[in-house]
Amino acid sequence: MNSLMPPATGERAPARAAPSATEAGSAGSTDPIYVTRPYLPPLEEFVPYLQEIWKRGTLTNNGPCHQELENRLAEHLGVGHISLFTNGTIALVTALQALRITGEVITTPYSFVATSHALLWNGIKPVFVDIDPRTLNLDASKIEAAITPQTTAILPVHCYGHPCDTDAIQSIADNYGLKVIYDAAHAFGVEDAGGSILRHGDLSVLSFHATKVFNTFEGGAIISPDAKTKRRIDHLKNFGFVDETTVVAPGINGKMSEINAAFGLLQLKHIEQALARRREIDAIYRRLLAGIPGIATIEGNERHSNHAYFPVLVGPDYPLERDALYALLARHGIHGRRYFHPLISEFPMYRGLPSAAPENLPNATRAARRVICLPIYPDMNDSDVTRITGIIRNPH
Ligand code: T4K
Repeated sequence: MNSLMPPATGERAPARAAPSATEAGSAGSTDPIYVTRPYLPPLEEFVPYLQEIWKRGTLTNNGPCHQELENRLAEHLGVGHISLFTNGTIALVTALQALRITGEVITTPYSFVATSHALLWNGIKPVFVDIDPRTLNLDASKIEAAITPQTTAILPVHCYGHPCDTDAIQSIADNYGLKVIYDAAHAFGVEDAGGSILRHGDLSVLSFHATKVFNTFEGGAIISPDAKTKRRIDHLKNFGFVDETTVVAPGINGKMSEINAAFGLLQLKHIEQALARRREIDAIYRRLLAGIPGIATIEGNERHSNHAYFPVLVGPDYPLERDALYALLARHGIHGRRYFHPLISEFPMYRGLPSAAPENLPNATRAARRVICLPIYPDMNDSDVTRITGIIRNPH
């Protein structure tokens, strides 16, 4: 557990259902504010789900809550086929297995380390390509130069929930016969002009971790384009079992439990309210940060955003270096996070790769030096945002 984890009890009231706009505007607080707090619906609403699970005695292995959540999520997200997982990382590892990816995979260094770790867990070599400085997503114009005869796939990330250049990536993949797996851990509910961005590529992988927009405590999912692919993924996440005596692949145990699935069903009832509150907070940040020299925000080109993160880039025109601003905010009890610093390519198991050289990744290197993700979550008050932006505007 990270040292910036809030105390389990005490200092700060537990997160609760999203406040109404009026409540949100009320009195401020000087309690610590973390980069995120999980969205927790009222506990009493969860109890009936637990009672049902106790009555049934089915705790896992594709139980009724699991099945219902798959159906409800497919409908909610507007996708055809979804397989629930125990977490996003095992889902990524399994997605690569499902498509039998080997050799080299082109990916971004500007992500959570799980993106590349999933490659190493499959014995695949990551090849890092730089990011677009505007979107902080993989720069599609630099992918072709990194393709070798060993390249089998592209693993881009919809970073902070902003869509990648999916058309350009698909056309490169088509030209070179490559698969595309999107790490869509941040992209729950995001839509572009054509609908859910989870429809792009061969597979998309979601995370339902506690820190995500939609959470099941721990959890994740793979979105497949067809029933056959979903079937293979479902076998792989259950040790490779097809029936009681048939094992078709060296699968893993990646199944989501009934408790996690039940929490997801409840969470889904509140998701629109939670997203609406995130949208409000995002808008206040943008209004109050506008015009501060050296503070840049990121614009996505999505039609429907989920406001999962609120990254700012601290440039040379700002009076403080990024780390000084980060420390100043922390002294005021505001614990943003430097997602994604260090870059994945800077960690010891990656930095020896030729593609990990900083001169190959100038935009990613610059973004990792400048970024701070400011707190954003449904339970935040407007006055929290005012206090945070006030410190950024007058950092003395
Ligand atoms: N791909 C991408 C692009 C990802 O971002 C991630 C995960 C994955 C793949 C893998 O998906 P999972 O296997 O995790 O499903 C956090 C999360 O643990 C991680 O899920 C997430 N990305 C990453 C961006 O952030 P840490 O090490 O920063 O988490 P932690 O524990 O320091 O939490 C951050 C803050 O959140 C805390 O200061 C307080 C708050 N918090 C956290 C937890 C866990 C709470 O208030 N309650 C909580 O229960 O990695």
